[in-house]
Amino acid sequence: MSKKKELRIGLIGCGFMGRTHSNAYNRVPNFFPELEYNPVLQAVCSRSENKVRAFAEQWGYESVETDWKKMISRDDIDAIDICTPNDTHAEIAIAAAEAGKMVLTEKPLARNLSEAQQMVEAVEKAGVKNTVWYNYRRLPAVTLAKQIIDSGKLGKIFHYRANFLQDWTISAELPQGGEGLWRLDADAAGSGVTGDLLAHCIDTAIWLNGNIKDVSAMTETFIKERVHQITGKMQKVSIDDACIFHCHFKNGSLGLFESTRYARGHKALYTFEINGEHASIRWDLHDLNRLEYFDHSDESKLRGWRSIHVTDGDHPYMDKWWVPGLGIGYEHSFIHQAADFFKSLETGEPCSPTFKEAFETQQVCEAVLESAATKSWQDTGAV
Ligand code: SOE
Repeated sequence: MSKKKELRIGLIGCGFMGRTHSNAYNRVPNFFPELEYNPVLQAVCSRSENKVRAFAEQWGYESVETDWKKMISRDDIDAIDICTPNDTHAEIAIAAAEAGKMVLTEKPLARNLSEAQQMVEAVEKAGVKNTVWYNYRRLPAVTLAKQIIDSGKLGKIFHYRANFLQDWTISAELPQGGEGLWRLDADAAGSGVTGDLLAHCIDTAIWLNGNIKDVSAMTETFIKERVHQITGKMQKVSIDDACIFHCHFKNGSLGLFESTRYARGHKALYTFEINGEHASIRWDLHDLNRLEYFDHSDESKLRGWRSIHVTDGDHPYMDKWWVPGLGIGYEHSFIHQAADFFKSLETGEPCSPTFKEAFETQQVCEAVLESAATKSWQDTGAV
């Protein structure tokens, strides 16, 4: 008989993110056997009965629901995990917190700052554990970047540069809205690349380099009208297809961020580079097991960019996986976040980013969109 404590999960949403989270819950007990808690895949919820039944069968959920309110009212569920489109995050999270459930939600926290604020208030009032799945923080190379920066090796930081480039919406024939395409519909998503892609870059940037003080941004919507998948009508496109902003960090460094879904040839090119007084770091999602590092204190004749293959046993999280030299992938970032969430239940520490921390990313997104709309610098309001 297992002596483990159980955390009974109720997952809402059976799309791409539902799969990444379900895979994470399934893998955690195998690769993090020391954890006190084991996830129990208690229930999964989606409006389509056929779809939710097939999903439950495929991933090992014990029961299904087609109404999220019913799922939240069940007293055999401890934690609600929200993997639905952004327009449902606030309502579900607030109801779940009021019902005393722990709440995990996919990024971005919400469509806008006002929803995000209400979500933070709800989890804090209810005193329930919460986290937002900004998964890239938990890739070993990105966590190593954090360790290097925190150790002071970079010294004073001058520049932070990040990109998130994709090319999947270039065709004008691509509809907006509905299943698989809600990211193109501003009502469902809140914004375009700012909330979907730059939010990742901003979360990582705040984590690595501290808060962002003010921003100046521009956005563009290249295709102005698309057929809406649900109404069948040609409708105005209200999302930002591309966004570029620059900013001041609180520590005095300058930031430059770019994101687009119109960079032909790039599928998910998330990169960042940080330049400090003594050293620099750069990382590329397409080569996610590597961290590049330049250290000016190296002997001058040997000085150059090192390419660190972040796969050794003393690299973050890597003692859990294979043997040195063997890489891991995208899905592991979710497995690590799930493991960290379970660990936080043991320690009583928050699991970062909490709703409150993700609110800071939301503040930057809101300031970016406002800056682009008003063609002016905007304070983020971050403390
Ligand atoms: C969009 O294409 C997307 O799937 C984002 O929604 C994810 O958050 C990002 O990690 C990859 O791209």
